[in-house]
Amino acid sequence: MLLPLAALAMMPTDTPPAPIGALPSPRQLAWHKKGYYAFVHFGPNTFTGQEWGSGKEKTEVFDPKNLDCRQWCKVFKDAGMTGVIITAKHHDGFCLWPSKYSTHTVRESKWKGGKGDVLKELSAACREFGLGFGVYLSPWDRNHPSYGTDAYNETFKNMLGEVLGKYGKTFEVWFDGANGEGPNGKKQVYDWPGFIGVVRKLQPGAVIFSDAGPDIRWVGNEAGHSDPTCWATLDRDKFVPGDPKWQQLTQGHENGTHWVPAECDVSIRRGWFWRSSEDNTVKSPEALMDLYMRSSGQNGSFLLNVPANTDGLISAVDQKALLGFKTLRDKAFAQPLAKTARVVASSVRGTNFAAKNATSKTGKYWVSADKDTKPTVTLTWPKAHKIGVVELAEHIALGQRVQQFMVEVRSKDEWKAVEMQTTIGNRRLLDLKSVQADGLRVTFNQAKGPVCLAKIEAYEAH
Ligand code: FUL
Repeated sequence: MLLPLAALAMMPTDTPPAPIGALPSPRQLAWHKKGYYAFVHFGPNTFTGQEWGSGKEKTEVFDPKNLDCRQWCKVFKDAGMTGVIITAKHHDGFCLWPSKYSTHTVRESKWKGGKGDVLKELSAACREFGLGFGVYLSPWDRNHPSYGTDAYNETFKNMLGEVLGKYGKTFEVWFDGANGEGPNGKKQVYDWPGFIGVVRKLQPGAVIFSDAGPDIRWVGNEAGHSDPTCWATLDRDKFVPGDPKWQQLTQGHENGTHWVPAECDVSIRRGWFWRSSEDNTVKSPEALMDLYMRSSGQNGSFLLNVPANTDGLISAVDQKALLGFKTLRDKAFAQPLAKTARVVASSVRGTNFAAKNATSKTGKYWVSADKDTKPTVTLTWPKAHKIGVVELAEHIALGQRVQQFMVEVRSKDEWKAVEMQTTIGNRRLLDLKSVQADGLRVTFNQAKGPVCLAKIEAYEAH
């Protein structure tokens, strides 16, 4: 079709800029909004005090007499979490649901006379409390007799079919990359394409996590944070689960071929499984806040393990820490200042992409002009404020672009640089530590193309 000249002249500024590099899929975009959610390690290890069960534990050990998944979900909801991922099967092979494909399950335990099903109770509680339901499944199985043979791959796919077919919507499937020997001393060659195929068929909206994606990657540490430089992009095909190059996962690859953002996992206690002896290792609200700033606030998500205890409940000490952390977060983000600011950008692509978009919740974003090589956005206020956290977000649907940026604050007519940073991506949080200022300026020194900023916000410090 031939466009009239006038329409052609308008196009470059009224349409979004071309996307750059690898882009997120719709399921990844939905996942990016989840931000902070719970991991629950639970199973025979909870009762034996081990981290890695041998698979030889008697099924009777599993007997959480007062199990109450509604209590877990209430705690997590009150804590501001958005979902729960449960260890449906850890390395010991014990299934928290009565799988037809194993004889090492809740059905063989004493709990509820063998009639219980943790996944059924948890998925129902998640629905009731409006939390996402996710499952961790370890392909490594130290109990299953067929482990180490082709038959096991079929067994694992059948188990996945049960877990993903019977309990409603699943937001994330977590594949542990650990791969050791099974009961007969053999290692397994995993059928990853087959496993992924089952997830895609039964839960097309779920993201798949492993050391190597395909959708979400491990961040390369179990300490709960990413790196200040964190790309959502990765040369995914160069990785396999359990890969020795895991250090590269912390930063990702600037020009990676695929969108595979980082998930930052850590336990609230020393171990992944609950032990009363580790009650005194529960992280403080301040320590959790610090990790949140460096995970959710560094282009990752924060997956915090809060293990259920032998009663089948979340312990009081963990609850206290979670709620203390929630209070700190509420306080830090209580008073957004951008809505009262005058917002000016060095350039604007066109009327649809005004700078003000980045300070309002319209879903729109600011785009700098093509020719602007060092775009800036400036917020000024009629009077000074104590600025605590600054939040930035790119419009990631068009790719992660910013490579280097500077933050300055103005006090008594003088601008002073307070941060020189690299990446932003889905979300970047910076703690300016109560700096007194009546202006905030961000300069994008280097980006892969026009800057597409979905959010700039400054929060009053308390
Ligand atoms: C690791 C496992 O070996 C740990 O037991 C734990 O489940 C952690 C989250 O992943 O690979």
